[in-house]
Amino acid sequence: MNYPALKLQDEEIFQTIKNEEKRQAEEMEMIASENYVSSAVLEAMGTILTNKYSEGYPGKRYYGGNQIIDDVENIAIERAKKLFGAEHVNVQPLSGSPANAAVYMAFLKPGDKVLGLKLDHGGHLSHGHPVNFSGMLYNFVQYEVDIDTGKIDMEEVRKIAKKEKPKMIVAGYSAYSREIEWEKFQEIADEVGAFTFADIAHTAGLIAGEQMKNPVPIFDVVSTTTHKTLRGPRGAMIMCKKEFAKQIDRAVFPGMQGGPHDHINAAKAVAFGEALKDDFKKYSAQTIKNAKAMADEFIKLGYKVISDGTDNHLAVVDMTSKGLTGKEAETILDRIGISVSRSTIPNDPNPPMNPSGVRFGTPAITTRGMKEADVRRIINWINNAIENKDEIEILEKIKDEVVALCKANPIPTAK
Ligand code: DSN
Repeated sequence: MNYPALKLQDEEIFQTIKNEEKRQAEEMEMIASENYVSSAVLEAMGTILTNKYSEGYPGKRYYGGNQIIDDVENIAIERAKKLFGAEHVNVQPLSGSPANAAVYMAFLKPGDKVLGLKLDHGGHLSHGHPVNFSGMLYNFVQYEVDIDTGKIDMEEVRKIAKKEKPKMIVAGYSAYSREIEWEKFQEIADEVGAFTFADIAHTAGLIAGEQMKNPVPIFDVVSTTTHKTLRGPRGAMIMCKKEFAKQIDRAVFPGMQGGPHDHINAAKAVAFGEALKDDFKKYSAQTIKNAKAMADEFIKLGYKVISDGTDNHLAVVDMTSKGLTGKEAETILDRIGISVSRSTIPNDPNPPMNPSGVRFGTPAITTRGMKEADVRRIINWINNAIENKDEIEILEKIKDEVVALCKANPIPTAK
């Protein structure tokens, strides 16, 4: 892409952007939370809408001159409502953790009890980890996946909920590859009088593309980032039942945030518009097909895949089944131009900075147009690199193949 003003004014930053552009073009992202936006989404992010302050909500702003900004935000809200069947949407959250903070603020008081999935079992920092604000401010008790199946056992969740009587139950995860039983969570919450909160940051695009079950009509409140499988700009939103609309809006602003990022909200609207199209259903379906092929190929090659497969866009692979840690695998894969993120496995004996697993995801490579046969080739390259981790010539040859496949499948903004 060309950035003539930037090039003229700030060669140093211009060059770093060009370097990253080249890296993205020639390397492969298999980080499950990453994706490539379209040119239209990117253009919306780079507009003069960034110049505006608009604390408040459409029709009720604390600054003048917001008539057009109101249009932008209303379009984003209406498209999100249509996409997820939501009664109320707040598109202002700046990112996933602030969105979750606003949800807790809207429903809880500090010290209230919340039930969430343990981080090393696939949960998120903002679902009650002790080093995160969520674990510091609220009294989180945690459920786990069944250690044999790698899946959530709803009877266990019920038992813990009945014993602990939480005020809120959190479902929706960062490193969990199976369909989530939203109705059962709601049933359990009804039994113990808890609110239900779904964090669908990872799977929102697959839900919008009608390939996974949608918690929005079931749960009290749902948060999502907009930049993962949903393929929008970096940001987030909250959806909830009408009865909770006021408390959610108040928690986002003035509770958590000041002025919304209106250029980003415009880009969210563009991404939601894209996700409403039939093509996006095909993209979501292909993302899951690719992930299934990925998990299957790893299993064929003798790797332990947590839960023995996947229903979504990711798989967590226990690298100790091949004699190395997740961090070692991440470093080797960096050398062949494949980015991944190390990940804990359930009950990980290793520490979070050097855990046992790697989380692999297919959203980004699917956006590039790759299909199951490509995925199977990639997993074989990964295995080959791991088995020949000290053979520089072999690693260089694999890297050449990675670059060639990437060049044959350019990222959307290079098309
Ligand atoms: N950092 C995101 C992920 O990789 O899952 C979650 O916040």
